[in-house]
Amino acid sequence: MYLHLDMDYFFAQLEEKRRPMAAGKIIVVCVFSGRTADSGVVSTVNYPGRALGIHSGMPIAFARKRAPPADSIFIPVDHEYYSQASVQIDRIIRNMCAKVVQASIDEWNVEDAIAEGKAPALKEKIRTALGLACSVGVAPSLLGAKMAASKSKPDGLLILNKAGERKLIGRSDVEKVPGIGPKTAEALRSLGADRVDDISKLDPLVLVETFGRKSGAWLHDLGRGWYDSGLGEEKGQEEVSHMGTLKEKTRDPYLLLSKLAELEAEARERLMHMKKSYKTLSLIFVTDDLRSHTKSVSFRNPRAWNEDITKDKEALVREFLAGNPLDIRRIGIRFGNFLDLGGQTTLF
Ligand code: DCP
Ligand code: CA
Repeated sequence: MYLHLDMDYFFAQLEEKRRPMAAGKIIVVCVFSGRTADSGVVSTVNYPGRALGIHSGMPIAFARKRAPPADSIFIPVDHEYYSQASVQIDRIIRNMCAKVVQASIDEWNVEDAIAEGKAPALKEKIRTALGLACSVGVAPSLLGAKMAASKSKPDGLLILNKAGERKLIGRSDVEKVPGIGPKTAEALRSLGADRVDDISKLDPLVLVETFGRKSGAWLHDLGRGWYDSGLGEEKGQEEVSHMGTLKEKTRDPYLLLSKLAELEAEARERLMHMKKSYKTLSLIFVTDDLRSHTKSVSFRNPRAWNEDITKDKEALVREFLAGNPLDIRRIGIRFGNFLDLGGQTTLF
């Protein structure tokens, strides 16, 4: 059986979690571009905000018009925080399930003979460990599992057998099927197929003519209820980073480097697991005025996950301290610009 797990309103849920005072408010997570106070787009929004029509990708200024100022908070994205949560969730899933592929920062695909038995415990574990809600679908195909998860949102669990899966997918509007984009959906509707079942009435030759060999064949199979098997591809992550808050604000290189060592250990575990080497090392410094500064070094030859970077860290810390007079509150480390090592980790 396949299982698909998707975190509910992920970035906004995480922001809610660290702001208990904001309970009940509309939380709009924003990518501020900095040009004017409100330029940029909405990254995501919690359910009370969605009820007012606010959605991902909407200009922040539009969202402001819909959200009553007294009931809403607009927050800048904090990728470090979200990635750390994502890593924790990833660990939980890998501990409990057989074959796991992370599909995005907040989505996982799982193949496990007893996925339906594990699904409730998986949801519960994520809730107790992180305080977060997710939606889970289980079905004989990955497509069925994905559609079951999205159907059950929020905080849902939907387990389908073969017949249930066929019914859910067959009756679905074509544009709700992952893999069918808006253009394909429009073309299918113009051929008379509004729902997936209707595709089976279309001539396979017309499908291939309209959508090409590969997509045409895929759509034909979909209409017949023949769904792909397989887990899909692991989404390439471009960086691994870990941030932490210092016990007290400081400019002491020794304290900064010892905090970094802690964060580095966590980041390295992740790098090892991903079988990655990297070309860019960055340190992130959040100063007393809450501004964030990054110092980076790029290597001509990629570094393996377990190579020593003591000298590079020391140089970056020195460089930062020389150029900025303020105390540091938070510090972080980021490995970026990845190269795939495939199965070659044993070489190092
Ligand atoms: N995201 C983004 N910009 C987008 C879409 C998404 O920045 N256009 C970010 C914010 C989301 C996260 O990716 O929290 C995950 O995307 P999802 O599409 O899964 O959306 P949510 O998790 O926010 O909501 P849902 O409950 O519908 O899954
Ligand atoms: Ca999600």
